[in-house]
Amino acid sequence: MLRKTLVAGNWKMNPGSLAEATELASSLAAHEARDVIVFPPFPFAHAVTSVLGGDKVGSQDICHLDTKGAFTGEVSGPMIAALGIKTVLVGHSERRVFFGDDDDVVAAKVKQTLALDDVTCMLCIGETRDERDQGITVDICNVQLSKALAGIDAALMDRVVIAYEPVWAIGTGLVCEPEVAQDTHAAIRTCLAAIYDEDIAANVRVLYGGSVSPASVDDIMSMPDIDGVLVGGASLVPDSFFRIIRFED
Ligand code: G2H
Repeated sequence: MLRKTLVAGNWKMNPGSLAEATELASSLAAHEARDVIVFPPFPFAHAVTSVLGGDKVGSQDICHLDTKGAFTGEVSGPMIAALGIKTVLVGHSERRVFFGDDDDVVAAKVKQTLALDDVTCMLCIGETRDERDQGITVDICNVQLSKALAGIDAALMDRVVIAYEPVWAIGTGLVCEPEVAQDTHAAIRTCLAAIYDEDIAANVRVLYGGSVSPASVDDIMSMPDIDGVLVGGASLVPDSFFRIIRFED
């Protein structure tokens, strides 16, 4: 088993202008790095892909499940893939909370993403503060994982990355203790082994997300079952993101 590390930057609905997005992408292009992906907003995706190449650019969602049609304001998977984008984020908690992406929608989006040629699905899961306080973190992750991957063939799992993002750590400055996150990552692999097998469980990359910063990244990346980080706020600050990319594990 040899999992490659991955650092992903989720820009969310930022930065505020195309010029800033292009500048951010250019600074990253000039930076020697490990495997890195950034997720810009849709209107900036073409420009950022031109700078970084599709392998380093992801889509924050797959949006509509149809391939085309009379759906004003929507985009489809094939349209995203046409940009050369190779990764789609699915099930981010902001999509689940603000846009009604429940487990059924997430499952449909996973399927739709994996139906695209050569496109990876980065599937986000994670518990709320209340669920952690109740001691049901692993149960919640198992349910989210099992529902999202229902019907997904084992042969497609080399195009799936899991991002464990405790909801209470997202954008709050509260980082999950590395050892606590490690326990959840290990449980996620146990769940993957139950759904598929030990081989898949050992080879799927599982990232941590939630207020990752230059101060926290090294300890997080020292954990054996954490293969990378999904970074929000700090990915918009070049010096912070570069330091995160240069994590010491
Ligand atoms: C979690 C994360 C990126 P942040 O949403 O996916 O954002 O690092 O700002 O908590």
